[in-house]
Amino acid sequence: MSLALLINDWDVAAWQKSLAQLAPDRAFQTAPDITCPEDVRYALSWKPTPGQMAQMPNLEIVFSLGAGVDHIFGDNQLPNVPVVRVIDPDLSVRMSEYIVLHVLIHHRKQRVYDAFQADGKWKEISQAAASAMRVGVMGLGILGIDAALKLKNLGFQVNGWSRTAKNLDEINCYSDADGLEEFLNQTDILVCLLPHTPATDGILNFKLFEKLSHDGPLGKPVLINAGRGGLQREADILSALENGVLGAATLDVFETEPLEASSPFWTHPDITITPHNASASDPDTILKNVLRQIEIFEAGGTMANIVDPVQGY
Ligand code: NDP
Ligand code: OXD
Repeated sequence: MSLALLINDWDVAAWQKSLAQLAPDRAFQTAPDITCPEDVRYALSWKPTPGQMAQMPNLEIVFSLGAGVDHIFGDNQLPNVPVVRVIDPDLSVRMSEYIVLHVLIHHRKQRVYDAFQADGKWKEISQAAASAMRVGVMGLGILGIDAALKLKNLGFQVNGWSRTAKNLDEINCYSDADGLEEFLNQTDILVCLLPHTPATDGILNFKLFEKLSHDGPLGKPVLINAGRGGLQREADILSALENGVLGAATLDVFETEPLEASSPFWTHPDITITPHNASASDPDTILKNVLRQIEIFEAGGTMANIVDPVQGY
């Protein structure tokens, strides 16, 4: 019985090398060369090709090689087996680095200084205190809470929004549709770390941007989305920037990835783009995590981080 590496859009060779080193006694097959699908017990997946897992009659568990699982639930022939996602401090630290970096880029007006430098201009502009800036984090899960607490430690006012109610010492928490408007009304920098599910699809749209605070230290609100591209309506981001409903956006994820060469985002002066690497999955770290879970399962224990298929995250 073997493992299968079902990976698209990542460097498969790095995962093969790492898996061979970490689990030399375990046979594995790599898509698209799954020659014995009946041998596959565990699918280790990142954006697996839809329908592939349905060909594996002895499949017992699907592991996501990241925190998100939308790339797995998007397969409408997904076998009815547990889906397990990764929760690992490495992913949280990397994501918080990204969020803190980009909040600070906007807060400290770094793009303005980049332009000054390009013009050879020595000029200082006014700078608000972090305590005057309200950062709103959509998604108070493993990644959202870590980022929110780190921002709080830097002195920002931090609010958060999630599906179910939360009570966190340092963060003002809002939940569900009822709490959304109040949360948005007091957000100067919106950080999105939601999963992409039917309930969150397209949530980052023009109507939502209009509800953000427009009297904060930056004048216009800023969007940072490192959740998923399916959360955002890209045409709405462009028109919100054109109409002054948004002041700037940092985007790590896109409706279509890789971002098309023709996208106006590439050259937009108020948009910062990164290639879905806010929190990259390191093969050694993630595979150690997954192999530990397999050992627990094989010893008859209870695996952690099994995803609720009803909520889809
Ligand atoms: P979690 O499942 O731990 O947290 C998800 C959060 O979103 C929870 O607070 C949850 O609410 C909230 N949420 C879910 N649905 C809704 C909804 N309909 N309305 C309001 N809130 C909702 O996920 P993680 O924090 O581990 O990861 C979040 C996402 O980050 C991943 O799903 C993935 O898409 C993305 N990601 C992106 C990466 C990148 O490199 N760009 C890397 C890693 C992850 P509640 O707490 O009530 O359940
Ligand atoms: C993830 C990601 O979900 O890298 O882990 O996007």
